[in-house]
This record gives sequence, structure tokens and C-alpha cells, in this order.
Amino acid sequence: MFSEKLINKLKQAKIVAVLTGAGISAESGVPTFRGEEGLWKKFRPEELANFDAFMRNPELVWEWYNYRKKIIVEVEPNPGHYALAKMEQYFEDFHLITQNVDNLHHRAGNKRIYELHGNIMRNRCVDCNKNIAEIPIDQEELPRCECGGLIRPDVVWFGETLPQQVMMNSFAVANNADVFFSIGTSAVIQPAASLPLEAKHAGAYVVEINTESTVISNLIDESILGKAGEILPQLLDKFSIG
Ligand code: BV8
Ligand code: ZN
Repeated sequence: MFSEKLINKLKQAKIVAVLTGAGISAESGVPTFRGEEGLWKKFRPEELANFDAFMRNPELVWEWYNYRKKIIVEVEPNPGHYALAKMEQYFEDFHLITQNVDNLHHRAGNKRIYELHGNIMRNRCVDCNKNIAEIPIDQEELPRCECGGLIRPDVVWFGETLPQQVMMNSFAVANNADVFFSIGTSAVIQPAASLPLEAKHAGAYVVEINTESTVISNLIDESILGKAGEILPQLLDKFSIG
């Protein structure tokens, strides 16, 4: 399943980077966005994951995030998440960049996580930008800050810029990585989806792990078809860090 080339590249690698998407959490039971059972089957992203939709109908958007939070607090990280936590310990210089907001990489034990799209467990005030601690999921009335402003989930919506420092660091990592994995992402959301190609152009060995091929499968070095929760532990076995 793994090419000699990948194994050798990983053996020699100093800097290893990973970009994950919703697919790494699928085996935990968290719906992906565009899959058959996808979150966006019922709703369309433009209706929900954007600021105007939120200001127009904050109740609906909070209903969607509370629905997702209910799922997330019930599930556990899967072997794919735990494998990435082990990789952080094994490789000298390991960077985990995620598009996911589900907090599962934290719970699996990764310390150095670049959260490109924020984190569903964090909240902030739309007026004073203050970070607001955990909000009860079944809260009926709209959460409001002491300044009176509406509280929103601290995630990056469509049309919103990604956290600048996290973005810059992620692109720097892509430009210096020896091996770059794109795991469980359909690679359509920009600018995150540019990272694997940025790494490729900078000379990294780029590997995709996905249950289906994506728009970048033919543009990178190796595309491994299958479930991340099965493939990643097998990859670690090759380095006897299974
Ligand atoms: C910005 C957070 C502009 C909230 C999300 C350039 C070109 C074209 C368009 C744009 C562009 N630049 C900006 C845009 C617009 C837009 C965009 O990309 N549109 C798309 C539709 C083309 N981008 C933005 O708006 C971004 N902002 O750039 O603003 C700007 C610039 C300057 C100044 C001001 C403004 C913001 C994008 C972030 C949006 N937020 N979510 C929330 O989660 O609620 S997006 C959402 O998509 C999630 O974050 C998700 O992580 C992300 C990507 O989806 P995936 O993770 O890939 O999930 P998906 O379901 O698609 O795929 C799952 C994959 O897993 C599949 O391939 C499947 O086969 C695989 N899989 C399934 N099971 C498994 C598996 N793989 C392995 N194992 C398994 N078991
Ligand atoms: Zn406030």
C-alpha cells in the first residue's frame, strides 16, 4: 500500500506536515460536508456558514452549530487522529494543519495544531470580539455578550479571512516540508486547498489519503485510497511506532 519512495522519504524527513479535513473525523461519526450523509445535504453552506446568514437568522445558524456540537461532544477521536498524535512525537519537526473545527485533534493529544478555520468549542462577541467561554449547547435564547453584542461561534465563515498568523505559518510549513500529507479533504476550499500544491511546488513529497480521488490527486506524488483511520496506523507500523 505504501511506496518504497514514501517510506524512504519519511525515513529521511526532518519536517513532516499534515493538512486534514472532515474525512479524518468521518470514522468518529462526525458527518463530512460534501459526502452522501454530508452536513450540507440538508443545508447549503451559503445559508449557514457565513456572516450575513448569521446576522439575518442567528437562531438558525446557532441551531446548526448546536446540532454539530451535540454530535462532537458525543464522539471520540478515531485511530486516524491518534496516529497523527503519535507522528507528532516521532518526527523531529511535525506540523498538523487542520480545516476542522471539531477539536478532535486536541482531544487525540496533538499539541502543535494550526486551526485554519477556528474551533466550534470557542465563541466570540461580534461587537467587542471578546472570547466567550463555553456556551451551554441547549441554551434556548440567543447568547449575548455582557456588552450586549451577539455571540458567534469562533469559526471562519465563507468570505471571512483566515487567522493571519495561522495562515502564514501554514504556508511557511508547506514551503519547508520534506513530506506533506493531505488527509480527508476534498481540497476545494480556498485558501486551505492550496497548501498541498504549495508544498509540491516547493519540493515536498506530497501524499493524499482519501476514500476517493480529489481535484489534486493527479497533481501530487502519491494518492492512497482508503480510510485514514485504517491507513495511518498501518503507516506507523512501518516505523514501529504503531
Ligand atoms: C476567504 C468553518 C476571502 C466553519 C468552513 C479562491 C478561489 C475560489 C473560491 C475562493 C477563493 N478564495 C476564497 C474563496 C471563497 C471560499 C471558497 O473556497 N469557496 C469554495 C466553495 C470554492 N473561501 C472562503 O470564503 C474562505 N475565506 O478566503 O475569504 C477573503 C480574502 C481576503 C479578504 C477577505 C475575504 C473561508 C473558507 C472557510 C469556510 N469555513 N468551515 C464550519 O465548519 O462550520 S469550510 C468547510 O469546508 C470546513 O472547514 C471543512 O473543513 C472545509 C473543507 O471541507 P473538507 O474538510 O474537505 O470536507 P469535505 O466534506 O469537503 O470532504 C471530506 C473528504 O474526506 C472527502 O474528500 C471524502 O472523500 C474524504 N473522506 C471521507 N471519509 C474519509 C475520507 N478520507 C479518509 N478517510 C475517511 N474515512
Ligand atoms: Zn461584547
